[in-house]
Amino acid sequence: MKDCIFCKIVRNEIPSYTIYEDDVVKAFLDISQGTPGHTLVIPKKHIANIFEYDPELAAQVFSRIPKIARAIKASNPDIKGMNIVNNNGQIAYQSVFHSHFHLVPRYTTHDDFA
Ligand code: DGP
Repeated sequence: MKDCIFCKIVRNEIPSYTIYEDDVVKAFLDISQGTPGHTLVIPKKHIANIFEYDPELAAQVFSRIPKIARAIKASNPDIKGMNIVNNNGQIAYQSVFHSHFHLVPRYTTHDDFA
């Protein structure tokens, strides 16, 4: 999608700190860094949110999330847990309308993400 900010990140038209990418997903650091390592996992295909997944894309995207979560956790022994958050629709606080999953590492030392 031409004007979608995350499609531009997929096409490398906007820089991102990418931690994982394959033919289906891209995982990159969230600009807000709610906690250090806060990562977004997005399908490369533009879909707005959870309501637009077909079963095949859902299986492809969801099956990659545990691997990415483990890699983030393995990157820092201070990561003790992780929230995985997915906002769908403006009323649910979605602000970028390209589906994405927030992977928010939880630390004993940094816990400032509301
Ligand atoms: P949500 O509110 O669930 O739609 O979250 C959107 C997230 O996208 C928010 O945490 C900030 C992040 N974000 C917005 N623009 C950019 C950007 O240009 N680069 C990166 N890395 N993250 C962005």
